[in-house]
Amino acid sequence: MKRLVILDEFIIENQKEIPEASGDLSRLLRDIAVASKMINRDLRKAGLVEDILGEAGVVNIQGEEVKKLDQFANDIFIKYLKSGGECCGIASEEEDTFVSFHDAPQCKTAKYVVLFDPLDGSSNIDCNATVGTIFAIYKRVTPIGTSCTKDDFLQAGNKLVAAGYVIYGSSTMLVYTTGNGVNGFTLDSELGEFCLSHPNIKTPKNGKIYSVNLGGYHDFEEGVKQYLDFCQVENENKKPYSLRYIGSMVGDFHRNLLKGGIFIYPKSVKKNRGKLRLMYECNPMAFLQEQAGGLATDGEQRILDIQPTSLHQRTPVFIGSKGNVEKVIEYLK
Ligand code: AHM
Ligand code: MG
Repeated sequence: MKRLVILDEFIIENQKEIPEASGDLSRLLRDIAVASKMINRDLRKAGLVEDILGEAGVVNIQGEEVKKLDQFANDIFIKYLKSGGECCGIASEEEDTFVSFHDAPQCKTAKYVVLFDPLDGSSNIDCNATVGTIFAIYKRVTPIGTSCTKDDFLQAGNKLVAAGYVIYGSSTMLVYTTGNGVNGFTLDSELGEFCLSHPNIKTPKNGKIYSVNLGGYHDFEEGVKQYLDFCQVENENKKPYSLRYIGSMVGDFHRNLLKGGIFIYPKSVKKNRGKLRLMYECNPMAFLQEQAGGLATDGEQRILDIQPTSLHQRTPVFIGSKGNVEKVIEYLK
């Protein structure tokens, strides 16, 4: 029988290969895994338990209605990261600005900050489609022992220490990278453990899937329209690529990572910076994609090289298999 490798064991084994590692990052990743198991537990009850579904009646900084589960997931993450003591502050899609943990004695010597989207694609919950949690981890740049500042969060993606997502789909998976390849773990709900199921994920060099909200086609810039036309007929096989779009970034990204293809959220007449957020959606996904052999660009530069100026800034994104992203870049020129 093949031996099961559980996430905690995998993290510890990997840590041994980094001589200067103190174990803080390992503990932080473990806290994220535990928080996501709690979110998973409650998500699985959505539809059964009335008071966790539906609008919470609050509008977040993005001007969107916050669902109860978004808030719940956000609270769980903050609680776990704060009590774990490995993180000196967080920034979240659901918080107007960053939250310092300087008031917590256990976090005084923490050297990491975490940015996350606690429940991405949450408009999909009430119709039982896939949603996910996305996280990004940086080392703080301000002195340890002081309260964290915006500078600790506003770092380019090329400074990421680790990033990943949890996908709550037909099964629940945690996929992460620390810059040494991408590994995926499936939650065995009876054991209550994430088990290594997708070691060393590499995305195909070229894919035949494109994922985009085609409803915006007429508002996209010319190069994007031409690339989409190419996907539909003019491609190398003269056979249309398959269009697959859930409208949940984690679900769309995960499928394309495994099968090959491209995920696009471009700028448009109505959304001149696209929709998706650089710091806790595009950067972590770009880090994962590059680690799996793919590419991510905003159309002009590598996503990971964008110097952020605000926590909630948006960016157009073209992310996926190397061949597909290179092709769209040709069209954008
Ligand atoms: P959210 O963070 O408010 O859930 O929005 C992000 C989601 C992504 O998961 C998805 O890729 C995108 O919005 C879909 O947007 P659209 O409905 O415009 O296609
Ligand atoms: Mg989101």
